[in-house]
Amino acid sequence: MKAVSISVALAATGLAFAAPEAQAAGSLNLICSADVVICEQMTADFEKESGIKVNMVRLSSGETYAKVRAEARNPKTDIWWAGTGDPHLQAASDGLTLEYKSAMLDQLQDWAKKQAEGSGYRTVGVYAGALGWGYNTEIFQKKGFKEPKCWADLLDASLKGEIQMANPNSSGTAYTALASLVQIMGEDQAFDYLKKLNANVAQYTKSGSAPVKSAARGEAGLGIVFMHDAVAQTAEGFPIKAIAPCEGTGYEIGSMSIIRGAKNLDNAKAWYDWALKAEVQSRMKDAKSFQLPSNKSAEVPKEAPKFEDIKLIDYDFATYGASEKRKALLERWDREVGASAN
Ligand code: S7P
Repeated sequence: MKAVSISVALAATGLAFAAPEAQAAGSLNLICSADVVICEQMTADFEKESGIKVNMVRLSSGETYAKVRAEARNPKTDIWWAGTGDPHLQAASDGLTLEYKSAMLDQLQDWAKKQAEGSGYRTVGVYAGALGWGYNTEIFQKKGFKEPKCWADLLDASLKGEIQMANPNSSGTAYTALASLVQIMGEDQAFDYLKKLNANVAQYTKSGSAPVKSAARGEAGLGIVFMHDAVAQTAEGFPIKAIAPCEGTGYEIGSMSIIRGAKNLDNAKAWYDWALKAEVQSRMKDAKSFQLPSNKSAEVPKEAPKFEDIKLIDYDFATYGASEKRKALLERWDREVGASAN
């Protein structure tokens, strides 16, 4: 393992009430795979600035991939913003997304441009975030649990029923966890680890950030999530501490893709260029979205977990974003872990 530092329904009904300029500008069908608060903020800001009516649906990353694939012959979506990079890469390699070279590419961090280049410009990086977990310090203290600093610590028998993570079929976050563990431990050892971890997992949620929201409310002790999603709960005032695993961890390049066959292509490009702007990405923190922005001039939120302080693996996006690999790992997870889930 090499440690690296990354220097990573609806539209027509609204039209009768929309402003005249919004009617002239048309509409945009957007799937948003980040937290619903940032999805709503982005949608409202874009509508205000462009006059374009946005029909936004929030879906997890894996769910979005499945929907885009199912609708390939008659796409109902124009653009997919956010969510982990692997399913975006899988959609790109399946030819489900459209090549687009935005004039904004030059303003982006190298890791975001690499995501575009590696996909033949069928997706692009919009933010980066490291995987870890958040635990409820009050629950841990009350129950006398020791701070879980390492992946190995999550197997402690005392944590039975205390852990939540998402299902990697629906959730990009959980797929990032699965692929990261495979890269850290090797595939067989990672599945051995996940089977043991299953004994401590109370629930596999649909959405990636739900586990740490449950921990914040005291419904779970710990949620395996992106660290920025744990920090968002801390910022909301909940007793959540974010942890970067001692053995090392993976990360996401949150991505954006235009859907091939988009019916509102010009508006999809307008969103794409707009979402890559520094000032737009700088506003993400207002929704407690604390990822690292991809525009080099965007403000990095002070709350954002610092990549230089985290033992990051050299996550192999080409391999783990490839269709066959993702399909194979998910099938194995279903057979060996999901089938015996509590
Ligand atoms: O909440 C922000 C964030 O963690 O959500 C995305 C994540 O994939 C959530 O969707 P899933 O349900 O698919 O896991 C991340 O890209 C983003 O950083």
